[in-house]
Amino acid sequence: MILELEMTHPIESLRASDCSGSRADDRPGANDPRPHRMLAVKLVAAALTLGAGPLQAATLTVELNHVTSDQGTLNVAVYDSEQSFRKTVTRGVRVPARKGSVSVEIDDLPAGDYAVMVFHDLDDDGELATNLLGIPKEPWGGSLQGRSVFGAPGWKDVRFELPETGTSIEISFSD
Ligand SMILES: [Ca+2]
Repeated sequence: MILELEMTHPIESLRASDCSGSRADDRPGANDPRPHRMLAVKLVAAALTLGAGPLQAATLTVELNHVTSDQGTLNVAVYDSEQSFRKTVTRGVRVPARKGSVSVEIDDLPAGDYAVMVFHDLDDDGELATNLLGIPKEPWGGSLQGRSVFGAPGWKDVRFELPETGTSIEISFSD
């Protein structure tokens, strides 16, 4: 938007008409208006950056419970919308498995709605192993927050809110 205004501003026509009159020199920056415009654009850009700052600060802590072995890797996938859920990961984290509980911190997320799906990648191939029916053969879980579902959870089953102050959620792996 800003750049478009810059491009469409009739700088050349202003200069052409002002050249014939004496008033042109009295206008601030009339001889070379460009530096002022550049400064304005930079100030707006700085304001946008400052405004976006607090939204980037939220930390999501995921407590992974019921990790059944030290073998393999825990795969944590964060999604930020129903449209991207289980299709495009917003933030992916992989941490070494450790029997019991593992805490994972994910920083710099804008406040908003999220869902988290996890699986224990026992064979370290980067994928959730499934059988011929598509049923997971490796332990998995989601940010159900006490909700219970049959089969694969949908966005509404695992959605939760991340406030700007951050939040902590617990996920237990399936057996
Ligand atoms: Ca696997």
